[in-house]
Amino acid sequence: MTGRLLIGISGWDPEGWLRRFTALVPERRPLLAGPGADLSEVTHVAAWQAPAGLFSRLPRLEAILSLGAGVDHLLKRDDIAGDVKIVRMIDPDLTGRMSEWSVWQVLDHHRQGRLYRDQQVRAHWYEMAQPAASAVRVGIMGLGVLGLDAAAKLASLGFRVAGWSRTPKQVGGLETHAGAEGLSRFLARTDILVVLLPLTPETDGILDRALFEGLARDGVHGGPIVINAGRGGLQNEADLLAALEDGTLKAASIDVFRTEPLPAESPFWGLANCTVTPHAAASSDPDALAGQVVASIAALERGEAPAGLVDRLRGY
Ligand code: NDP
Ligand code: OXD
Repeated sequence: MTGRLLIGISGWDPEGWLRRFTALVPERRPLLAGPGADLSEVTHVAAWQAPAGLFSRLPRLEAILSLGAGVDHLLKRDDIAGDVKIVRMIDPDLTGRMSEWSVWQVLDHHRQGRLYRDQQVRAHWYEMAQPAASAVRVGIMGLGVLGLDAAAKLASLGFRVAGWSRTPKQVGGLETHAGAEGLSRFLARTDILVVLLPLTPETDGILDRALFEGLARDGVHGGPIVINAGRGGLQNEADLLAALEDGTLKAASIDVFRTEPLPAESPFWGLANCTVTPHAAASSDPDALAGQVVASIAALERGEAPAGLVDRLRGY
């Protein structure tokens, strides 16, 4: 008999997902992971921050489908057997939302949004000097699904875009750098750094003082700007704070933090040169994304590797 699809979510409302999956695949008898749920026939889980210990209670578990693009929350768990497949979300809706956020933040810094909002509060009419996009070097860390889309959209606005990835890449029209050996050259040509990396043992804490000091300081905006929508674990937050306070960084936009929700007492809330958004760069919409989960399960059952199949050793 077809195995059941469990919706293993905490922190989000699971009802919309249940409705959507029930409409799409009634034969998989979708269910929520509530108390008393019969988990004995569950073969697949559509998951986001699933409750601790859930996966070890599923004797027939074959695959976990992340409802987000990131899978670091799954890979750090100890209740997932080694042979269970993990698939991350790849979908144009999610990708489009992420690029919207990245482009919004780049444009807000580039078009001096904070300064104009401050002028408006003071009813002050003053036109600031505005460099052209073509004078600004944007660097994207992570040239995967999200990084490549953001790169194309930012380049279409006229920014001088380059990207950095783990392995070398050739992407038409894009300046690319790779690996530890390519990092310093990439940073030295970057005025606005957009971080779209996954959190892995290799990238944990990569955004530290040494990296901030490696960014270009001769750009038209008068100091480097960091924009991070990857994961909070990428940043050394003490270094980031100090760099924003002492001018090593001119400004930042941060969507993700090591502790989420960001505690009320965090100094990041009060930093005038740091925009904080609450892990809101791209929300996962059941109506848009449930179909991808269903397609990935179907591919796995045909013995194929879906596009988002995670290499558990590599960490993304
Ligand atoms: P992909 O797996 O498609 O791309 C990852 C990219 O990062 C690849 O280019 C990869 O290099 C590069 N990379 C990985 N490790 C390293 C390393 N050690 N050094 C240099 N480059 C590295 O991921 P996505 O683009 O789909 O997603 C990226 C991340 O965005 C997610 O993991 C998630 O954390 C975050 N995210 C955040 C959201 C939010 O709302 N804030 C929403 C969605 C995603 P290579 O190409 O060589 O493999
Ligand atoms: C994701 C996220 O990984 O929302 O999709 O952070």
